[in-house]
Amino acid sequence: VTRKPLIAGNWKMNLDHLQAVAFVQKLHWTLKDAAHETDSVEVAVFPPFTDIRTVQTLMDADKIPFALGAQDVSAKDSGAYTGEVSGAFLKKLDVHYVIIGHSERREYHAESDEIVAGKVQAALRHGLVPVICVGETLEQREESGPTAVSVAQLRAALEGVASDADIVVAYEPVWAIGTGQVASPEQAQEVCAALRSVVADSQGDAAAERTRILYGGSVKSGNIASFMREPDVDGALVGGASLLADEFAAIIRYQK
Ligand code: G2H
Repeated sequence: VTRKPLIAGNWKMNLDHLQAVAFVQKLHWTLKDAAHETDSVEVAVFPPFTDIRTVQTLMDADKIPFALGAQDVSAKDSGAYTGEVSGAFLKKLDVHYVIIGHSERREYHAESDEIVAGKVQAALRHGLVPVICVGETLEQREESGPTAVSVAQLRAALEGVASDADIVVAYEPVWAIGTGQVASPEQAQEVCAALRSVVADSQGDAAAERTRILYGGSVKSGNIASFMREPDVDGALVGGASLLADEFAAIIRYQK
């Protein structure tokens, strides 16, 4: 199997649309100067909604080969849902990926497995690729082991998803997010392998073989290679370190 690695930068609520322009240009030139072969790794950026139009215009004009992602999507298509953003609108802005079920949304916005599943369906309806986030708290890991919570979350999210649907999964242990307390490559591999089995169960072996499973949680240029060496880790969802152009470029240029 050749799964193209995906390095995804989740900006969270950082960088306004003016800062986004400067950042994307700097990242592009940093990678270009080093003659990086963008063919070997897919790079995606996930700016706040207010930046997306600007970033799309810039990447289009300057032929910047990053994929564009959003950090959330409504489960609804249109209508009286104040503050929500439709997948249809995102698709029109050339958005390719959408993060769904990030632990910060599960925690601060009470997103249940049912809400996450509804958003996955909405993303797929509009031709977006959902980046489905799962992961356990430290308490849950101690109580039910390393894989149970993530496996249950992914099963719920994939309910009713067609076997040919294009999805990405991100394993983000809550205890490793923004804490500097990174999971070991072995811990990441163990859960990512279990998640690949969930995809196989719900969508079949071919889907499991082609689906990219990312690790997320305090990924940096100094630890990315150790994760990428694991057979079931196909990339990274990077938060804090994706906001520094030099550091994010170094992550993208990881060597196995
Ligand atoms: C996990 C990750 C990106 P960070 O949330 O989604 O953030 O790299 O800052 O731990």
